[in-house]
Amino acid sequence: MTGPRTPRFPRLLVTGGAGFIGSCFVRDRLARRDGTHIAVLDKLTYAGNRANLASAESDPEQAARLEFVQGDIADPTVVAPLVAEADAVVNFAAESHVDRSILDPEAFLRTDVLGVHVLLEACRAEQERAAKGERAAAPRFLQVSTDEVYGSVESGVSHEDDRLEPRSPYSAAKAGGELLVRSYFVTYGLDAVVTRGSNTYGPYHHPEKLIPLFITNAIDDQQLPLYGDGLQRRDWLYVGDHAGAIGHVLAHGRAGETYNIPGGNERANREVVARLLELLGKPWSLVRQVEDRPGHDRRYAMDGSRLAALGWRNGMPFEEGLAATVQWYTHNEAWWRAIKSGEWEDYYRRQYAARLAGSRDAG
Ligand code: NAD
Ligand code: TDX
Repeated sequence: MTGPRTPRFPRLLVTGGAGFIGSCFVRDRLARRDGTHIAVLDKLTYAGNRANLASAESDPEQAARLEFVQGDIADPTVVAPLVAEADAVVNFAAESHVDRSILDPEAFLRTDVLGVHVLLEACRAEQERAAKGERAAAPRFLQVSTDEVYGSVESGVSHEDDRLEPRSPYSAAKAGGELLVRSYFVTYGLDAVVTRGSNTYGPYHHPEKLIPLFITNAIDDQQLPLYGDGLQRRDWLYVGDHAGAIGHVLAHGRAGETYNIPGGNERANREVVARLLELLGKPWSLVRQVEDRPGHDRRYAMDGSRLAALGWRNGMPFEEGLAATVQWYTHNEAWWRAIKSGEWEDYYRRQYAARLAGSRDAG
């Protein structure tokens, strides 16, 4: 007899599980202590970090249910045996930073499109095995996508059936990946769902992104490079809520469906930066207005009624989440200082040196 807390998918393959959102998903899942086994497949690119899983790996009960494999989702020989052992695959693996996609788009196509294809082919093979009675059921596939596939939304909110109009190499690659997922549902009947999350923030966020970059630079009294007029708008979603919503869609989402995951906290970048500085007790004079990101999307905003109808509610108020995030970075300097070295220095120079040299007072 199965109890009420028996998970629907007792064996999960989580790709990209050493990154920001993926590691939160893994930590939260294992901490439920419901017997779920998780295999993490992660290439450990500059963005992947074993330290993000340290809390689970140092807990014997959780560590016994966690397997870590370093490898590429675009490598079928690595992917196939892992998918063969999984009841569901949750794909977080991606090149995820818009600015890097502008500097060097190719890696984005390899991981965010071809990598998804390799995962889907492995699921299709397992579906065929299930049809032959060689395994109990085909694996479910969840693709973690993004609000950026809608492109810039000047007014109103994006609904799941709206046109996709990606405008950066990153968002175009993410759109390609999720459209492939959709095609495998339509063509092969694969049990697949897609989520489109909005701008996520919280602990373990790589310092290349706005909120952690500005917190960590401000702690060191370094300049904060604000792109353009800083009036671009984003809808902020706490990482624990994003990971929770993905788990909810995995368990309850309808096959072939796409679900927006909004944060419900739309803010101009300037407002977010001002609040961060207030929380840190640092002056606005650190902020420099720099040359804008090419093709910079002005605003993202999504309708969340489909996810709400599925029974999901976010739990973290923005003010509280931001304060907790600032506190985490002030208490975990070793984590981000290790990342802000080596490859980081080249990237930072390439992305910001000329911008900061030509910067002006941010008003
Ligand atoms: P991240 O950059 O922090 O983590 C990505 C992880 O994927 C890293 O651990 C990296 O090592 C791994 N990876 C990259 N290429 C790989 C490959 N070829 N094979 C295996 N592993 C590989 O990203 P994140 O912010 O945690 O985002 C996770 C997912 O959520 C991505 O798909 C992203 O597009 C999506 N998303 C992110 C946000 C956000 O605001 N961060 C919002 C919406 C959607
Ligand atoms: O130095 C900066 N200065 C600045 O003004 C950086 C890094 C960002 N910005 C601006 C650009 C955006 O308007 O801040 C805003 C947020 O930028 P990012 O943190 O780079 O996020 P964004 O480009 O909005 O994309 C994020 O949300 C959607 C994630 O990185 C994506 O992976 C996700 O799909």
